Amino acid sequence: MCYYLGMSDFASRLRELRTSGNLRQKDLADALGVAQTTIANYEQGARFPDEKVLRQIADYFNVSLDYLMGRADVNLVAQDVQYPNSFYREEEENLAPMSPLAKEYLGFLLAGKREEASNLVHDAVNAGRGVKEIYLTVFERTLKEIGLMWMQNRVDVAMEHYFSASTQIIMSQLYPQITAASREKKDSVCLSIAVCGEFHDIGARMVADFLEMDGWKTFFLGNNLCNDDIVKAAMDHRADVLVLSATMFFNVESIARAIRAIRAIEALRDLVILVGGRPFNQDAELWKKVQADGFARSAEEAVKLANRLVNKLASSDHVLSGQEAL
Ligand code: B12
Repeated sequence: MCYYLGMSDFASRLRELRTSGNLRQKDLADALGVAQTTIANYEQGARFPDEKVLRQIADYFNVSLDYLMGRADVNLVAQDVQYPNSFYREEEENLAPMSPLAKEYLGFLLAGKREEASNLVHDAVNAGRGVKEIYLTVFERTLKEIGLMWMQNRVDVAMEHYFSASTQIIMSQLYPQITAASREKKDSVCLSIAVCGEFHDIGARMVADFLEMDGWKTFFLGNNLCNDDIVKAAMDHRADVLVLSATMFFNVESIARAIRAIRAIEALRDLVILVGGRPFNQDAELWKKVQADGFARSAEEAVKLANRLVNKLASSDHVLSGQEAL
């Protein structure tokens, strides 16, 4: 059925949500499992989605149905977080040059040679390269490169998926080195999570692995974990630090909601909440707006900050006096 609604509130709000997330119509269409022309028609007011798709869109952007329909001016899901203009600035412009090892790794995976890429990493580790260095200068750097190549239409989505899936396999192969590095165990416990609605969880995983190498007991809980489950896990594992990661800008709202849910629980008042990921790297003030205790730009800095805040808490009678970033 074809509706003509003119430029409806829904149409303009959908367009606004999509563009503020820096998504192409095709990205949203792929995520919702519809054709790109369907999104174009929604945004022109030429078609209106059925109830199922409408709910899917609200869930995807983490907004209420009222907000999506233009019946509420404020997204009650997270009213105190606003999108900064700097969101549009692409971090890729500032990427450090790739090392020869990173270039070789990228080349192998682009050629579909996963085994060679894995051997390359193992040989480098056996030759004395540190796991942390490999994580940051090979895995993180090349993942960002593949993102850039995807944005420039130099690789397709399938290659982006192959690249990140292969990298996660190769990261797993390094786990014995991670446990070997963490011989001096600490009492501190960390939960690391990519929040509700967020599929990107490699950053959260890296932070957990770095803390594990530092002797922490870590629980990496993967992606798309929502508030009740986060609260329960924090209580069950008696976490000292909660690592909340978001990559898509619209999931900053998820982080804000999770933090509000935790702050409402007296038993979790000593839990140190750190945030990080792409939106926070792009806007240095954003972490304060979501009421986090701290923010760091990389897994390496996250470890320093987590140790510092946990020690500070231990020596300050359970009250963190302010927020910190590295
Ligand atoms: C791999 C990948 C995917 C994989 C994710 C697999 C997985 N299990 O994580 C899949 C295929 C699922 C995916 C999906 C999508 N993706 Co994607 N993806 C990427 C890619 C290529 C790499 C992400 C990554 O792992 N980076 C490496 C990690 C290690 O970096 P990091 O997250 O920044 O983490 C470091 C720090 O930030 C910090 N940190 C991270 N978290 C935390 C937390 C705390 C507390 C602290 C202190 C520190 C910290 O430490 C980490 C290590 O140093 C990026 C490109 C990029 N530039 O990142 C695109 C990218 C993020 N994706 C993008 C898009 C558009 C999407 C999709 C909408 C569509 C698509 N392309 O398929 C969906 C989104 C779905 C959703 N709702 O989340 C865009 C986002 C654009 C934008 N403006 O926001 C990007 C930037 C690609 C691009 N150039 O356009 N994606």
